[in-house]
Amino acid sequence: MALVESTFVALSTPWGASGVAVVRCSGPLCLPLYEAIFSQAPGPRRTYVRIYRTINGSVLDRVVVAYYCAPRSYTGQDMLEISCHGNPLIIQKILEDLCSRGCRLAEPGEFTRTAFLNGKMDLAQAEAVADLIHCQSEAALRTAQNQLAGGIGRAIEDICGQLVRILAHLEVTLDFPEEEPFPIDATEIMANLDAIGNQLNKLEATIRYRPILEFGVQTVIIGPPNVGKSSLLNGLLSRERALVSSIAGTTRDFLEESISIGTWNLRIVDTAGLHHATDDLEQLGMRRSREKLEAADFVLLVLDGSRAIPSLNHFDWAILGQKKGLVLLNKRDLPTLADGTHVPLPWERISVSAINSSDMAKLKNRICQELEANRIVPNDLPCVVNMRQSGCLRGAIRGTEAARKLLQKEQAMDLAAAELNFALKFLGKITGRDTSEDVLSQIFDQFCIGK
Ligand SMILES: Nc1nc2c(ncn2[C@@H]2O[C@H](COP(=O)(O)OP(=O)(O)OP(=O)(O)O)[C@@H](O)[C@H]2O)c(=O)[nH]1
Ligand SMILES: [Mg+2]
Repeated sequence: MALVESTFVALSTPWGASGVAVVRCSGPLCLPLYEAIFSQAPGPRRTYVRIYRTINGSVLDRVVVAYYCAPRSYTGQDMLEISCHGNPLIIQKILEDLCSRGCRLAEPGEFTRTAFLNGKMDLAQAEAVADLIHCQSEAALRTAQNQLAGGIGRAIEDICGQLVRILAHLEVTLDFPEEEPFPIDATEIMANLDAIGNQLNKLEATIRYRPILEFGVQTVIIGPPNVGKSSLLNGLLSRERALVSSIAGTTRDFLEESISIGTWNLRIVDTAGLHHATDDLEQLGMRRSREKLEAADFVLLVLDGSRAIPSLNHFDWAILGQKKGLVLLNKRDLPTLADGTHVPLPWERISVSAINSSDMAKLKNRICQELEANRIVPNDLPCVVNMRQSGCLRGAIRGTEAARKLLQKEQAMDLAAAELNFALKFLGKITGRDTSEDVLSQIFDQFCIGK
């Protein structure tokens, strides 16, 4: 059969032994392949249990197969989805059989790339597919799903619409300059450009959520020496990860661990106690504690509630004041001597015992509530998920700002229009309306084969 477009095939589930594996095929051969392999015609968009016979007529496996008729499929082409038993030998034989019948193996990301090229999704949605596969926490999953539903694409298209309206205004004025000296309301246009600039800046600022979504909420445990910071890390992890001792200064260097709490993924960092350090090594440890604190998304400030609170002069209250967190009064199993009122932070005080597992379970719930309440990652916002999108947004911001400045001088309207066109071009690169082959390759090459 002469092929206009080739039909590509790949295993869409991970390699290895598993209950079920899914082989996907996309392209014009799907229908004839179905009829040849299963000796009957398919009902579209319905699954059937069928015997898979190779090109030589031997029985390979009992499979579940679905045929999707173009354009109502993931890629927009005719597609076959074959769920076979997850035995690498069977999978290999199915792939070989499909190739001997005229298919070729798919390139990385080719299914999603084809879906994008056939208008099934915008580029930001295609990137979300890659994200969705690798998400490690529910919070990240929510963002990827929002993106997949077209979140950022819609926000960008809306801004493009506003820019196009302004451009149309400017261009009419440029095309018919003799009509009136300056028939457009420049003040109104500048106000609109300001509003657009704000929207773009807001979107671009969401890139700061990316590390949280990818690596987890950076949560730093700080406090004076010997208050139970390492015990708290162990308590939250439910294992003896950090050394604990009654000697002040046990933790010299920071320790980092991952933990899932509710829908969140946290990177918890235990640090060296902050106090007046005498030796160089201790000072180095404390400097590292401060660096970790600066990078923190969330802070657990631990104090020993069973002792009069020591001097807190070594704490950087200016940095702490910008953070969200909780003040934990540890060792509540001992008589209470301090209630944390002297800590100059608006955070909630919670009495806990790091060695009490039910306290640790309650604390995890509290942390979760606090992360939600402080909108550490807002789940209803379209988020920029990678540096590519953020770079395009910055380009669009530059264009919009330049246009606004030029409009202040009435005669530079043609330049202002050119800047707005630049801004539109950058925005088009996010959704893929205006994207070169190179950029597409860069994006889709990061996908695994079969996606
Ligand atoms: N009674 C009681 N003792 C605790 C509690 N939490 C920690 N401790 C004890 O307090 C001491 C110090 O605990 P660590 O976890 O090493 O304290 P730290 O803050 O990490 O100390 P440095 O690393 O030296 O800064 C140890 O003897 C712990 O067993 C608690 O909730 N109750
Ligand atoms: Mg410690």
